[in-house]
Amino acid sequence: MLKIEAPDNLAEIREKVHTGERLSFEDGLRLFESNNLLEIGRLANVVRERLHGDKAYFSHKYRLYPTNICMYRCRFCAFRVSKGDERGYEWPAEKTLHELSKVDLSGVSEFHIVGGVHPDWGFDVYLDLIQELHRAYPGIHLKAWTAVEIDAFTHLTGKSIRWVLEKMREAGLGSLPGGGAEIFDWEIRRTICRTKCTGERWLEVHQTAHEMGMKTNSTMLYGHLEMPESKVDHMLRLRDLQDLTGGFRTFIPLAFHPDNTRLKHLPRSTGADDLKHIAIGRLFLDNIPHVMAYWVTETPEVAQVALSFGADDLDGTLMVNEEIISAAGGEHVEGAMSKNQFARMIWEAGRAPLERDTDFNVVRVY
Ligand code: V47
Repeated sequence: MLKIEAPDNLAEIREKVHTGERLSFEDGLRLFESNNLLEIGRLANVVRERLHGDKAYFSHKYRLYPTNICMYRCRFCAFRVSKGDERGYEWPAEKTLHELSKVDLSGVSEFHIVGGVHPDWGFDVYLDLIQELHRAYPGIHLKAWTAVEIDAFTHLTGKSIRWVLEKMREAGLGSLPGGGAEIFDWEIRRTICRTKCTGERWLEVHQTAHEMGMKTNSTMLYGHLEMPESKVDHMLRLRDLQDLTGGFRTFIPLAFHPDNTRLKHLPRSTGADDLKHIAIGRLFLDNIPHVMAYWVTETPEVAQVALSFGADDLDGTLMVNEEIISAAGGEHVEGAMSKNQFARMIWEAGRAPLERDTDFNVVRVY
């Protein structure tokens, strides 16, 4: 009997995943071009379970956005405002500490601090914030300033990346978050965020941090003007740096939210798209230990499914309203989720919830 089979474009990749062979640039493109979502997810799940079994992590963290006033005008950003805009706010050290004194921070393991690059703030304002937070909360890890901010501090001070990071570390900085990476490819980057640091500079900041023994995170913003080639190139550059330093803890694909941005004509990525990006991230970045499904951008529902599509981490409770994605139309970011809500979400997805700290040490088993 004649048997007609659908062409199996993923056969070679399947073989590589099972033997643990590294995927090539072309494999990455083939994955993005394939519509075989379930097979891509199944392969990513093989890798995810090989690395982490049934474990799924989340953290109890507090978000701080010291200012939304920013001198950069990234086309994808709905959070920033210009100086003089009535929506602008400023929370330097004193104001931040005053506001935090009203909050129950028991059990919080991390402050995640990012925001605008304020045209009038000197390096001392940013340094002071880290110093004062560290003095007031010495037990809470400070994960602060993206590579974009670190690069801006080098311009403000006229000093090197290493000098800036040393000063920050002396003040209490623990590690760097992964924001600001967007897409490294200049052809795309120049159309979405021309004025801030280049992809090469972003990588240089992270490489320097790693060489100093500091761990960092990595991200990739998708669903705007990028091409599959730009995404594979982006992940390849992360993988190359990781081969060199081993300093990335996690990879976080970020789904672009278009509302209120200068790219608002673009559609929002679909759930299938989000799962595919997470799965391809897990398959391609074989040397980065963790892949996060950021529930704020992916929605809690897709994030749950993502735990079987390559992701092993769901970020954290946040405790306060997320600002950057909600400004761009995120629907699931009002308020925060409790630890029990997180644990339940993970249980329902068939995984074992573990509360972690920034460095993935287990704080509590649920
Ligand atoms: O750098 C900005 C992105 C990032 C939009 O390191 C947008 O643990 C979607 O980096 N739609 C900030 N995304 C968030 C981030 C992050 C998140 C979770 C954990 C960690 C970590 C880092 O959000 C920005 C930019 O890439 N972004 N605007 C938007 N309209």
